[in-house]
Amino acid sequence: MTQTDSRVTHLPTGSYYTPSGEYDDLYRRSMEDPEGFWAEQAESLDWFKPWEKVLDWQAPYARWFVGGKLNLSYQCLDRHVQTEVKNKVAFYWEGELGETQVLTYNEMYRLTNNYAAALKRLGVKRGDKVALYLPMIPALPVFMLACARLGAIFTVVFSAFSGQALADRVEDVGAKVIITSSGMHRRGKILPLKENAVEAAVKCPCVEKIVVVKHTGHHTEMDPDRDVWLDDILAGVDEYVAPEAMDANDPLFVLYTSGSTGKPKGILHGTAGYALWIAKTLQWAFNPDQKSVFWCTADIGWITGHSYVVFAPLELGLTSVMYEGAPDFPAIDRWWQLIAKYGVTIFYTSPTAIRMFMRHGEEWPAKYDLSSLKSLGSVGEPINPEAWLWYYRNIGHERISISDTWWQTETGGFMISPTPGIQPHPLKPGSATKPMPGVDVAVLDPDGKELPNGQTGFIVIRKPWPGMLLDIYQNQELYQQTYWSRFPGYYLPGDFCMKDQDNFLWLLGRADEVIKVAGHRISTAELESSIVGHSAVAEAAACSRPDEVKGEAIILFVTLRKGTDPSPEIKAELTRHLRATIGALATPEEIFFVNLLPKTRSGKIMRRLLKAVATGATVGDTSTLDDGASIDEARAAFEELK
Ligand code: 6R9
Repeated sequence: MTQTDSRVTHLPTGSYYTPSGEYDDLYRRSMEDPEGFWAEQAESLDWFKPWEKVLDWQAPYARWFVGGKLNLSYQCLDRHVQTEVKNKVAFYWEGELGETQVLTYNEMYRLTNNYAAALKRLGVKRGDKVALYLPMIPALPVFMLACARLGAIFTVVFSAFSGQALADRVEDVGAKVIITSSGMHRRGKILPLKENAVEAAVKCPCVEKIVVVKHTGHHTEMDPDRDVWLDDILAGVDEYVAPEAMDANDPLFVLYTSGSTGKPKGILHGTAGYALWIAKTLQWAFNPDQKSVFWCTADIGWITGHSYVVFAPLELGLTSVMYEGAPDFPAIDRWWQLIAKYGVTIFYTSPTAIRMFMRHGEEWPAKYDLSSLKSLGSVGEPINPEAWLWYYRNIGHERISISDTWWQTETGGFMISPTPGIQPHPLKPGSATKPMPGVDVAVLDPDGKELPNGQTGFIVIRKPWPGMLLDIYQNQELYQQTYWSRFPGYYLPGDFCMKDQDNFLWLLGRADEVIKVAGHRISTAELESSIVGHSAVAEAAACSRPDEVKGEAIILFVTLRKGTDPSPEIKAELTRHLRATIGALATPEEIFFVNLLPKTRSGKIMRRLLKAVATGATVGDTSTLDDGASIDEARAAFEELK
């Protein structure tokens, strides 16, 4: 990404902006007295029992609000139904086919209690694991809340993942129940979620039941011992289920994400710290008020959807929009139409979506009245200044602020972002600006020395924050090694960063083997372990190259086993294999067949060299390369394709 000096001095005015104080003061307080600061903030949660200790920090484990008891479904629903929020809209839901549903807080409360009662009857209790494999339909947030109510630990698996990818996660978490739908709509097609869930259930002996939400009309075979329709288990249920008094640090959910290994890791989040962090950061970054209509376009299958489609907006009693389908279905103006229709005031999306809209032209958003918008946001990858400016001009009409929020599955909520809810900063297109209160950022060189402003290095977080992950599920060793071993005592996110002369932060992409395709996180190791699982493949190396819309695109270098020759057919077959074992997001842009992969003398694949070949860059230092011929070969394969 290129840095730009073009600064947009954006100081919003008007009654909407009621900043709660001075950013510098609040930030300083959060650094000087973190425990006092967070104790004060935590007054905004409803506690069944107050905490005894704000923070127990035994690096690398932080436990917040020790001794406190609460329930997140109570925070999101019970609290509100005792006030005038009861009849306020929680979700305007719209399906891809245009069908709609309006869910008030009271309706969400009723549904959550009933779903919790139905789960209880299936034998789900506190501490049990439940996998949710659902499209963007209201049943998904309702089941998340129902699990939270019962104290069952849920794991949401993105609906575009394959049956095999679902099975891997279900098995790792040990889910007793999979909740899915008959199918889902995507660009006019129906995708068979139930069949994928069956594939996972057959592979995982831990699964006792599949609950099926009727969503698409097509037929699905029901196994009478294992499969139940949601409608059947809900029949006749209308009851209150008391929310479990959860410990502040009881696990809430596990969300699988990609790291540097071939297997996704289960990021484990807790209850109180997470609940507080997401609600506070939403307020600080977007400054909502009670009239706001918030639309975070992320799928709930990712952390952004967990924190900012489901829990934080409900905690704050906000009205949200939830949309099932693709942004370009039936046409590229669907989202602008929805903003105008629902009077969306806060719109939060990804750079990849913005770049797609840019490509189709500004005439599409120009057809709609977007004047309801008061705040914009971006997440998922670095936003290039051109996309930022396009968004600022064509969606924000140069009148509203953009919060470029940098964060991760592991951080629970926003870490670095403009904070119009505290005090609007001037903005620089492409910079996520400043850390949130409580986030102690430094930029280090490879030896752990802090770099002067202007130089790029590893971003680290030097203090625990309430939204920090509890652990990697059932893998403490990987947790310590991944985040805490390189710079002991500091959390290592794995991104490159540069602090400029004004102390603005520029997040410059991953420093490790993680690729971001259309904002979705996937690792080279995952792609490689999938593809070498195909009987025709001997070895493979994955890398990425920049893509104008998707940010990065997947490139694979493959050596075939004896007996299989490179051909368009085997290429198509390997693409199918990747989609079947991981999901559609693993679709490679290109597969190159070579006889040798470039390796170090110790046998490590040099992906850096392949990436240079795939991007047409200079290869650089090859002194550790074992066989120089392999690079020439990769280059020849690449040239041939051009
Ligand atoms: C929320 C989410 C995390 C990785 C992160 C970074 C990239 C996310 C960004 C950003 C620059 C932003 N990332 N937001 N990079 N600017 N505003 O995306 O979580 O899927 O875990 O990915 O995404 O590289 O390390 P997750």
